Amino acid sequence: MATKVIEEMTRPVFDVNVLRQDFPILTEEVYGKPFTYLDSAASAQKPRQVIEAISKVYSTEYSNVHRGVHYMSQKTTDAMEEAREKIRSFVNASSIREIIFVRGATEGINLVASSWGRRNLSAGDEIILTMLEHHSNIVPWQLMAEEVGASLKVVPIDRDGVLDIDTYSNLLSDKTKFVAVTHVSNALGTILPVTELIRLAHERGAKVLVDGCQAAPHMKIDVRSLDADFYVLSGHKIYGPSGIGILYGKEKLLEAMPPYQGGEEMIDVVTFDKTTYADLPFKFEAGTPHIAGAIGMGAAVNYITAVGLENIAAHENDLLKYGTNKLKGIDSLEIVGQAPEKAAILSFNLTGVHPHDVGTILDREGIAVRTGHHCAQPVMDYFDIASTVRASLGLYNNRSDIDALVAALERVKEIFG
Ligand code: C6P
Repeated sequence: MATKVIEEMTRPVFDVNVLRQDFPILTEEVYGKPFTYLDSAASAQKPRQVIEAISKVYSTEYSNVHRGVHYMSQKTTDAMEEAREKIRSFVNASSIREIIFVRGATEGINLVASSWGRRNLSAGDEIILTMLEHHSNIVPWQLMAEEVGASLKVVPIDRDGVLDIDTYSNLLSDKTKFVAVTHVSNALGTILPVTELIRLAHERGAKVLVDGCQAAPHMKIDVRSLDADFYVLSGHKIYGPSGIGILYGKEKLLEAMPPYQGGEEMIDVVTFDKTTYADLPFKFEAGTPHIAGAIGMGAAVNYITAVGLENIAAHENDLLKYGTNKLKGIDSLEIVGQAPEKAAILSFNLTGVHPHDVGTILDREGIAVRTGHHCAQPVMDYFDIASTVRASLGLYNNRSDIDALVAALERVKEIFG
């Protein structure tokens, strides 16, 4: 690792400019300009260590897993199961039986909504969501609610993007069977008080799924101290490959759930009369998995663990403050979402300029941001807007990236008068 990982007590030194050297793509040019990547909430860039781990799989240790008696299959299986163990430790689950490889957070949520939902929800039951949810944590619950005759209740937010906990407490009742809540809002950056939300839900006997997609790259996740029943995250947001993620579930709950998909890998014995299923976690992993993805995700977990999540959080918080102050200095710019507890996301609009026009002009300056509703349309509806410009930060961003953004926004303003 190019990181100046000098062990000073137990904390490595964090030097963003040294770390940037781990990310080959950051030296690319876009339209002849330096590439400024401010779209890590959509997908984070990959360090060399992850790219090399994936390349190593295909060069030296690739075969199908959990099937072959041959050397290479054993080697690949060991590498994949090592990755599962690394991820178990990363989220502090009790057992690898609780770590299910899925395609990403979206698939993890669909798995729980379908499998847990179909077994445990019935007409009249209520599922609580928040207004801050990504579509991936809304639609699977809508589909299941329609199927079984349950209904959805939504916890509102205030103008800063802070969740209304009092209303949440009031919405919880004996009818509440499930709460599905994001840990960090992808559209606004609000960090939700999930420990408190889980505690209150458990008092009513409801189960809770936390969508950790936007939290895992920025803060230490401890599913046991949260007491989450289910927790999902995607590999590509934590500097790993896309098409892979994990669903964490408490073993007892997963044991009691029926399989989500049928096929190879998830079975014990198959006859035309009856099929018995494999033990956890394989009961939920039908078909050949994304082998290199899982191993690459393990390498990503190694990488951010070595850099240190505390270091990453401190660096990003500093940058978030710097960026917020700089953006506040731009006339006619309005930041959307100003919760006191916020992760490294800056959503904003320039009065009189369509966010897509802002995004297009920034792009010509080599700056990548996301514009649109960010797959969180209810948030946009609440603020009565169709979209925002979103600059989202990763561990490799520095003050120069923010300065480049601010300079380019000034040019947008000049163009639009
Ligand atoms: N948000 C963004 O630009 P998948 O696609 O399954 O890896 O992740 C879905 C998802 C679920 N929950 C949250 C909070 C998310 O932010 C995302 C993905 C990206 O904000 C792409 S829409």
